[in-house]
Amino acid sequence: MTRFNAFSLIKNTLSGHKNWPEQWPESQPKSEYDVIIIGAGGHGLGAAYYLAKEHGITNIAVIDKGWLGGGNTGRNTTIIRSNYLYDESARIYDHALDLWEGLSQDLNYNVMYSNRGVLMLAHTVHDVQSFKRHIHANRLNGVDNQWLTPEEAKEFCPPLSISPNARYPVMGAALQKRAGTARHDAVAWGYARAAAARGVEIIENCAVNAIRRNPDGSVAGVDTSKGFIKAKKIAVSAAGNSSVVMDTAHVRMPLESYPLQALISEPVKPIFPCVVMSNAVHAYISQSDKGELVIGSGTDQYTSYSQRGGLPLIEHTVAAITEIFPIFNRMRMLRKWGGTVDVTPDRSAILGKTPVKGLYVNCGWGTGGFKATPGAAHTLAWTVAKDEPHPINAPFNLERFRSGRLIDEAAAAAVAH
Ligand code: PYC
Repeated sequence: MTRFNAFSLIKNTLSGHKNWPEQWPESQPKSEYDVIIIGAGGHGLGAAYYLAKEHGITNIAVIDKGWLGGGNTGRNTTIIRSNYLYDESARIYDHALDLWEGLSQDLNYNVMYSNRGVLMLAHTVHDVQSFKRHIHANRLNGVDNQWLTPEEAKEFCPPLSISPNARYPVMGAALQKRAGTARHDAVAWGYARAAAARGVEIIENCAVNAIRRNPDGSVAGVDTSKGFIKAKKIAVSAAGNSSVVMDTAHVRMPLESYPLQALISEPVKPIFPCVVMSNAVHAYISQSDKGELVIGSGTDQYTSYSQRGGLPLIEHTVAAITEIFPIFNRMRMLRKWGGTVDVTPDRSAILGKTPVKGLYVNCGWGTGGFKATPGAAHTLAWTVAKDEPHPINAPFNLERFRSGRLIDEAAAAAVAH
């Protein structure tokens, strides 16, 4: 019997409604699974789906302390791109992009993937040189990326101001045409439905208190708010909380957690055709299919698990956006929120085995988590099923922080992370 049903989606969407029943039957876990995945976001649900679909493992529970897709999956700004500098990153993000392209068909659920293009603005000579370096590196890796003059950038994105009098004049832009956006909650729901259809159980409101280990050191199961659940293998995919969860298994992770904020405007008619990012002004923007401008900010300057952020950063972000898009000067902002991103010392993810037998981890995506979703999920499933790294996730091991083989993507995002 599958424990995920449409009611849980509806319940969580409408839980504030006054006519909604106070109590809804909660999914209860079985006493034992082959695989427990901690975290019912896009990565965890996706891993469950690929474990079932490609590796024939279906005795799986995906457990979450909240509701599915309620963490970073539902809090990000939906950017999808693969124009990262290093070979390892280009490979994993481009693997994700390949999967994004066919995801709606694969899941039979419209994730609203839209390859509208991501434009990265260069405002300084340093930006120009750095983006051109990215373009060359990307092309060598088979990743599309091209250089546009300011005029070409404006033609691609008409609201862009290329006035030479701007505080940060646009000196050109790097364009990845295959990049774009998708609808974040649909990604969680699509994976959840497709995984559940293959027998995966999704247990919401089930907080993990500790990962328990056997006397030989291997994983035994998880202590949860719904009792102890035995498992042969455990994968931690709990963005923003990974180090806390891993700590309960006595594995210290090289991670810090920061709030990352975003906001949306009132909805307007379609005006903004692509995604625009600017490292120099520290902001990025796109328009959702509902019409809101979706604006992303940098991480807060202090660590926190708060899932919301402070006002000054948002003011800085809005000032930055209106500087490159004066046309949006009089837009009203509707809502702001925060996610909590795990950040590693080299700003690249950790995806693979851990020193504990049967324990796997997928974390540290920083600002890259949403775009990586299908690629991370797909390779995590491989690693859990075979107890070995997939060639694409092999470099993203935990061991690199001992060996020094880092993947330094500190300059990868359009915002501080
Ligand atoms: O694609 O660089 C990015 C990004 C930053 C924040 C979210 N996505």
